Amino acid sequence: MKLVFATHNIHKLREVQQLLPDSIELLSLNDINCFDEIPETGSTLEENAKIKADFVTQTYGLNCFSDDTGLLIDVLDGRPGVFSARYAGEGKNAQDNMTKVLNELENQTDRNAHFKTVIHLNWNGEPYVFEGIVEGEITHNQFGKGGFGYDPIFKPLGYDRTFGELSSETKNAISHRGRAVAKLVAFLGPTDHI
Ligand code: ITT
Repeated sequence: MKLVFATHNIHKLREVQQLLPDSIELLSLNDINCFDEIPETGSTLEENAKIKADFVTQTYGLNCFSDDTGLLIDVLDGRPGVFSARYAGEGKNAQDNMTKVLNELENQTDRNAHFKTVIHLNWNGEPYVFEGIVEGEITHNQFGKGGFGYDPIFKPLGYDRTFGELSSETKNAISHRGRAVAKLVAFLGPTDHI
């Protein structure tokens, strides 16, 4: 079965493809010739996930799902949150975003944070929402070059290494996105026959 994942983010696409059974072939926005930058005008992850999935379903008439993810830091009142992609500016630059967070947390002892992923699925005319969260803390420096985005400064609870240092298998097994995708897979059930 082919299923559209409404994203331009190649890192997300790779992670999610790894988590899905072989019977589901993901198509990205580029694969369906959608090169639009879908405006994420919502004020919550839920709203933005819905906007992205609805754009594809309404424009192309396809079943599809989207992922909106944020890093929520306790002492920053949940920032960058819904602004995670553009926290340090429109360039969506991961290094600039991490530098901004590390600067804002300088001298802070409470470094608790969590990642949250909201998946919005439009499936045969009905909307479904799946969530995943991973708790952890922001390190004092960057560690590792794996993953993407804020991974080098996020240490999941119970681990002594960041997502930037852990293998993609380990990240996928415990991450926000891994947990949300597991719920999506359970919902879709056996797909070999579709
Ligand atoms: P799409 O909207 O095209 O899917 P995006 O990169 O704009 O891609 P989001 O709006 O969900 O995605 O922005 C979330 C940002 O949060 C993203 O750009 C990364 O910087 C960061 N992020 C998302 N998932 C992450 C992860 O698993 N690890 C680290 N950082 C992540």
